[in-house]
Amino acid sequence: MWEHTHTTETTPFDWHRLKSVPPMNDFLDHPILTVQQHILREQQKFPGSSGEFSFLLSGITLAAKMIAAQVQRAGLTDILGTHGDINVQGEVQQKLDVYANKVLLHCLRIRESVAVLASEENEQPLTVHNGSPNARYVVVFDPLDGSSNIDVAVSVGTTFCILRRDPSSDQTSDEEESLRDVLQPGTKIIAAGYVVYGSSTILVYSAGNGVHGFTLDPAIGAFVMSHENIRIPDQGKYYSVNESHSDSFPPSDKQFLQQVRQGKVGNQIYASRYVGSMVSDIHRTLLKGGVFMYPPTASHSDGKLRLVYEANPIAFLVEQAGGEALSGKIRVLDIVPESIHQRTPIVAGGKVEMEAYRACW
Ligand code: P6P
Repeated sequence: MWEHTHTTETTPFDWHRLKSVPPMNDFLDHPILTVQQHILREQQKFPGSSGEFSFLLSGITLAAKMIAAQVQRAGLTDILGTHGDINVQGEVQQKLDVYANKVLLHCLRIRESVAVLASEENEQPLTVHNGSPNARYVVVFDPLDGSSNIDVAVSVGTTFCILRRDPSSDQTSDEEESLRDVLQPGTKIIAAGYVVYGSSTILVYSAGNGVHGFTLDPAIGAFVMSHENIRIPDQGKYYSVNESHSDSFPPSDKQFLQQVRQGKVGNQIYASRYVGSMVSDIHRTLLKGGVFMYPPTASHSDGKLRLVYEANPIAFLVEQAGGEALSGKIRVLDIVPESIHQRTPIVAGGKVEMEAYRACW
């Protein structure tokens, strides 16, 4: 009765063949494609590519599972509250910040393909696998963005970008070369993503071939494809900004915000949605459309979000999903970073919103 079929890890099972036999349990009525299988399948599209890239990404997915386990139990363990230290940003480190950073550093530094790691929690880049010919990738990340929300059970997130080492860096990477490897513009990104630790834990990533979302299934401990080929709607109905700062926005951002509030952007009546955790606000914007804004403010004249490991991953994903991400008039991904932790204004959204925003400059 059952066709005996063997599926290899990388050849997705042709589930349509199952229609000829009685369905099994519900959870087998739809294809189960894990993020590892997806990465391997994508990898096959690049002939000659080694498994090192997928092995690197598996370091991120492993870290994400370990962080999710702690975030989901944060109220039950002594991991809430502050670690007491002040991080390089001058912000009080939450215990989960420190844990998430340690987990990502551990899971990534043991991958021989990683040459340099840069984190929001570390002043300088970390050079790993010094001199190894296989150490070709740079990973930059914010281990736990929005961590001030942890104690009140609001979603938080991890953001990351993967770049190749600057070709001019020889294999004996010293601190200066590591810094140059990190300070590449977002146009050099080869993959980027985020993990949102919310009502569910969702990894969203792109390696330049569409944006795909995977939901962590705690029952099997795997990230399973849940959002294939995410496309941001040309126009949404939500705008996302901290309006308490709006009096100090630049004139162009004020003008755009007024147009949105008055329904003058594509004749759409917008609703305000602002979590105050960038990954959650961006995740909603990607799935539902609309616009996310963090312009310059009185307290953050260069914007609050960090270019290298917050704005760039978001901008890469939004563009891959068919939207646009600007820093004032310029494309976020075109900015050449001058320092690891520099901030940038960012406005990111669908085609209609971003066309209206550009017209305000
Ligand atoms: P504000 C969280 O602290 C964060 O870095 C981002 O996740 C979020 O988008 C922003 O700051 C919120 O800042 O000024 O609205 O509280």
